[in-house]
Amino acid sequence: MVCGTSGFFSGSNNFDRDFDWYELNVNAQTDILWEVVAEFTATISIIDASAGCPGTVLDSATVPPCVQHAVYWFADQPGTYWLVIGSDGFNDVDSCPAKYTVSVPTPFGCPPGDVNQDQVRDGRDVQGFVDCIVLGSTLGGSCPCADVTGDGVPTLADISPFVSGLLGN
Ligand SMILES: [Ca+2]
Ligand SMILES: [Ca+2]
Repeated sequence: MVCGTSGFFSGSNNFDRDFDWYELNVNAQTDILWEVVAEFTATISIIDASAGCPGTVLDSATVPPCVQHAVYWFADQPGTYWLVIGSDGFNDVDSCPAKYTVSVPTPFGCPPGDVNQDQVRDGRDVQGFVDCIVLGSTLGGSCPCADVTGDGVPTLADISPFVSGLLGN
């Protein structure tokens, strides 16, 4: 989670808003959730940076002040992504200086095998785990979290350590 501030500047021949850019390197298929709460009307976006500038906007939203909102992208392959937040307004009243909080809550840091992402690996993860191995996706869960061996993909090799984890071994 990051806390930051917005800004507004007068440039040489135009006005610029302060956009904060965060680079995210993804090494496996994963869900990217970019979540924000800001004191100002914010513009947030997820940009595919794999091909360099200017990048391709994958999802974006304008978020009213003090409302939690997120944009989402399913990264179907490893790559580089920019997570961006800036003020939607073009004057000091709109954006100077105001605070924001952003986070990428999922699935980074999920315990291996916690497919439904409730921070516990237990019997409720079994159906999702099986879905991920057999079908490659599961409703309401995250298949990157089904990767117990840490090679980035859920495969048959993950079954044994997953079961061992359930049994507490
Ligand atoms: Ca779980
Ligand atoms: Ca694996």
